[in-house]
Amino acid sequence: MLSILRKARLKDKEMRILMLGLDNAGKTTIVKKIMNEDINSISPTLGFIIKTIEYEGYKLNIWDVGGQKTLRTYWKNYFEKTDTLIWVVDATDRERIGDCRRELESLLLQERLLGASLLVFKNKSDVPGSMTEEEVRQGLQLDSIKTHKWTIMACSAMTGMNLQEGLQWVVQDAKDRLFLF
Ligand SMILES: Nc1nc2c(ncn2[C@@H]2O[C@H](COP(=O)(O)OP(=O)(O)OP(=O)(O)O)[C@@H](O)[C@H]2O)c(=O)[nH]1
Ligand SMILES: [Mg+2]
Repeated sequence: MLSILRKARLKDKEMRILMLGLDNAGKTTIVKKIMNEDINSISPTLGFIIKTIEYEGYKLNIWDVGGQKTLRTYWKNYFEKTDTLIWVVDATDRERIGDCRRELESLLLQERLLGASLLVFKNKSDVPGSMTEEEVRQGLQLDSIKTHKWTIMACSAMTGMNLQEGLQWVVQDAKDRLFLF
């Protein structure tokens, strides 16, 4: 039933995208950069922000939720009807890659996220010496994910690198799913 509803919405070219990740990963900066907004005065997100982006005729409703540890218990309130989970990783934060993996792992076990595809954004890739795609892939043990369709992309909210490509993947994935059902 849920998948029928989801499909109906995809046919309407409307998607619900949940953007999560540890605090300071760059989620809000990514959304603002995509929207061409000022990215110089962003503070930590304490609740959530919804932004709607039109992309290739699709209406993408992006839920940007605060990632501080005390706020993570509220993430579950946003799972419902998610088409795509965008997991944002701070590529400069080697110390917390273990935390990052554990949080992602527990999300992927959530029943209400089972139908969602996963885009891992390796953000802050503009910073020299930050983790490579291979490091993040291993750090998050992405290759062991069998329950969700996933991909990883290096990006930068500062330069805008690969942000459009990420949305492109999200929309293409929606098109593929419509075709499959
Ligand atoms: N160099 C660099 N800095 C970035 C990039 N993206 C974000 N930042 C910086 O990282 C810091 C955190 O960015 P936010 O967008 O607030 O992070 P967030 O994931 O929304 O954090 P919470 O709302 O607390 O969950 C800010 O100082 C940004 O300027 C990036 O691609 N490159
Ligand atoms: Mg934020």
